Amino acid sequence: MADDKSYKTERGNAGERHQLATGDTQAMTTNFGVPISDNQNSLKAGARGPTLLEDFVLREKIFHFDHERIPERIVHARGSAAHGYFECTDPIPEISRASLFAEKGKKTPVFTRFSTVAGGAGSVDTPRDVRGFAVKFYTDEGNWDLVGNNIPVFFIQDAIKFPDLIHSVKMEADRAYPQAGSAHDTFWDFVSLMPETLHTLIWAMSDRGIPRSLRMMEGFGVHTFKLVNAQGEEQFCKFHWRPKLGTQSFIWDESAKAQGADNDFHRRDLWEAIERGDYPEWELALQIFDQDLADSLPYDVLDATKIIPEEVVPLRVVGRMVLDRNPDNFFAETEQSAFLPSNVVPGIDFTDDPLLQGRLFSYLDTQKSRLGTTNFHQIPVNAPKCPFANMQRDGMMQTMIFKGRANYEPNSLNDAGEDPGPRPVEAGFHTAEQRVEGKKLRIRPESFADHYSQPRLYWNSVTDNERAHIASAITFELSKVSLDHVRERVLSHLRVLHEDLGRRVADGLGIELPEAAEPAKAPIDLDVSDALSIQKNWPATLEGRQIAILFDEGSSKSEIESLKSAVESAGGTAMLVAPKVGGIPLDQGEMTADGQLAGSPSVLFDAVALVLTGDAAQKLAKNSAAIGFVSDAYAHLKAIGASEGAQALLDKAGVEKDDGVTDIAGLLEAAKLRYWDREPKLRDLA
Ligand code: HDD
Repeated sequence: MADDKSYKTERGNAGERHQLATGDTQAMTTNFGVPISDNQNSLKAGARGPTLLEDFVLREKIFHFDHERIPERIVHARGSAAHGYFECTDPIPEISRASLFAEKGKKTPVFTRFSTVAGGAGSVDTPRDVRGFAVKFYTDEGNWDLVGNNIPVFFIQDAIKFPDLIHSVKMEADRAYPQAGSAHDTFWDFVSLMPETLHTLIWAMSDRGIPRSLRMMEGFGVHTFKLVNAQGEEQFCKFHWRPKLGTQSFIWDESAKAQGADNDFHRRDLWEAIERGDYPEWELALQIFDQDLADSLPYDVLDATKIIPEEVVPLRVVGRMVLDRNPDNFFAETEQSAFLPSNVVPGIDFTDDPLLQGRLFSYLDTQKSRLGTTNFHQIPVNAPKCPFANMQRDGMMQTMIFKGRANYEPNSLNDAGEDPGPRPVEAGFHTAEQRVEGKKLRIRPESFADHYSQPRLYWNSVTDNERAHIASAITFELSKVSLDHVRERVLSHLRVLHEDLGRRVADGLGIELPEAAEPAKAPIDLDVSDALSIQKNWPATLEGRQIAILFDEGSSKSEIESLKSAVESAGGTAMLVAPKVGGIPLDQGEMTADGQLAGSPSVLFDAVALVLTGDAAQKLAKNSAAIGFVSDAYAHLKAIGASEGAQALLDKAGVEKDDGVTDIAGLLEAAKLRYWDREPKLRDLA
């Protein structure tokens, strides 16, 4: 075979030259600007001969590709983010001099990243887990990062336990599973040995651990912070994000199935909502209190395993966050974003919470191994949007070109007419003054000793159905634990938390209830807080909800169209689902579907409509995807609106009439809710 012949591909052959002129911005070049003439073929000695080392185009391309990945975050590796703004609606200059709270209507750009904690970057979106809720405010006095979670408390009280906590929850050291899940021996071993984890544990085992959407999660700064005004007066503060769409969650079977139906369920939901202009929004609310109030509480405000109920210190809404722009590039922005709790601005300060204090080191430190350079602050997503200047110089990947000789401070170069560079300013960040004295001690304060009263408060504050979900979730997780002594130790703590919870989990597992653990401090009964329950506060709205309209041959076109437009004018979205996506003949004309039935199970939606003729329903009653579509919607406590013809499918799916099962006209109202009362009829809950 002659070795200098080539064949012509559709995209041109090796001999074809790029039509664009050198220097054209559309011209493909190497990283050093040399125009590339052929991006299909490597340079060879003869058409079938060996590739030449000389091929700098090939080498550069492969070299860059080989190094495209950076270490993923050690925790919170899987995340999705968006740009937006914070708008101050109620200024609080008398409480904090932070510029973002200065004036009504003032807008501060933000970049917000949501994440799961345990799974790797390529893991799924809907496992049971705490969710990260990290907001970077680009204020005009520097970046403030509020690096919080969707749960207002944390597993541990002291940062020294963080590596142990994370090692225990991540995939086990020898077998490298399970991915993204806490239902395994090592996690429950750790938590059973550390009862301080119980409060966050009960939140994570509740429906808070399986949010319906990133747009429907609360966010919390977790720690107590300080707010400081221009006079240097300080108050304590806890930060809360409240979603405009209300807090909504999956139920467990639904979130597990959503994982199979769409790995990227939350990521896609966030992206698509922003693309269609349905901008997610949260209120920022503050709990502001002083030392006297802190002293009056039966728990320590420096202990990150404790909340202050809203009924004790009410929330004051000071602004709103709107996310209105998806990132242009996932890697450059979302992956390279670096959040640091140590990023505070004048007007916001830390407390001595020992968990927070440890975080102040960890996040700065981790960026060096993740982003590879101390200059990670120069990456556009991390750089402040206000001017910044200091005498820090050089380092890997330095992109700033500093002029002149001034790289030290103080200097007197200005006496010689040279630029002296930046100097500290009196109006800069001042740490809130605080008297500190005491012995050096490696101990926990006694005020941190009560690990049971607040998880008991949570248990007492939620609905019966939510309690059943918690007991069932713990039963499920412990059923995956293989070490008997670990299960028993967990149960011994649950008994102290609440006898009922311990008994229900023991019954669910079918094992004896062991002796109760001996608490370091006996729990007390705190006043119930209704704000802690999702179901008590479930918003009756179609806003943000996705309704599937299942149709097939012969369905009523006008019924489909009027339902779709009614859903959309109520702020929801409607997706048309049919056995085939191509044109389907209806009673009048035809219609294409947005999703094929087998690929669009009802777990992806909040409610379903069945607009079907009797014939179509008879046919679909023999189709497992259609039966599963309806029986899952029913089992996941969703509203089902059905045309008369759909009865055969309803019957096959085992749907019984209740408030959530209506005709098509009734669906608009019914789809605003879930039907918790239906659940005991359908599954055994602990
Ligand atoms: Fe953390 C990431 C939230 C305790 C060490 N954490 C990280 C992220 C969130 C939180 C939302 C992801 C940020 C992003 O999107 O990039 N972490 C929390 C909360 C905590 C908490 C609410 C307790 C109140 N974390 C905590 C402790 C330590 C860390 C006690 C270490 C002592 N966290 C890290 C980290 C990460 C991180 C290893 C991984 C990637 C990163 O920081 O930038 O440094």
